[in-house]
Amino acid sequence: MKLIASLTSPYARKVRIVLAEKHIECDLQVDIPWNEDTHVPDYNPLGKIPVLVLDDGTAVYDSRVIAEYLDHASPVHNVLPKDARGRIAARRWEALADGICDAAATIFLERKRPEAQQSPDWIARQQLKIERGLATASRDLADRVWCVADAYTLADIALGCALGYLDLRFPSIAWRDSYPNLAGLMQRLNERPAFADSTPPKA
Ligand code: GSF
Repeated sequence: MKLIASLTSPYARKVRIVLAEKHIECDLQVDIPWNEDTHVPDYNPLGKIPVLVLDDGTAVYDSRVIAEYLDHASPVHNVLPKDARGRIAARRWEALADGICDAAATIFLERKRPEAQQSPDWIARQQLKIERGLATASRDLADRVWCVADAYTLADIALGCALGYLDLRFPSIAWRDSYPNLAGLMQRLNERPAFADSTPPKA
């Protein structure tokens, strides 16, 4: 089994953390989708990472499907709650976190375009999604330790990857000042080897 990923992708980091928490061995094949010589489309017609390639050649994407596959692949440390209510809650948190990443990645890409072609309205629209997303995450976490059912789940992993991606791409967003409870969650997550070992390089 191999994971095709980049070291900065928050979606790939989510999968790498699930692999680590569940003690699943998996080769990492770094491939940047924007590079001329990328092979990502050979595995995912959408040209996106991460892609999990099974030993029989089956390609699993996207990160949400990969996380579910991995959770079923090993009984070690389930990251999704067993009960339907808990699973739905964890998936909704993941959708919120991934949506923050989507908006952040969209801004990052838009700002790579020639200045004259960048759309300030489009960037502003994405910034609002990030702001509302962070406010909602903070409101819904409230004073609890973990996002769902007082246990560390995929919800916390996804949110931690989103917050870490904001630190990487938009260090000026002072979300820790605005949302101390999210700062506390990030502190707890960064104490876990799976998070510490997958911190995206600043490059
Ligand atoms: C999103 C993956 C994605 O946008 C998932 O795996 O959860 N829903 C998918 N990946 C980006 C890299 S990054 O921003 O993490 C990607 O591969 N973009 C290449 C492209 O052509 O959009």
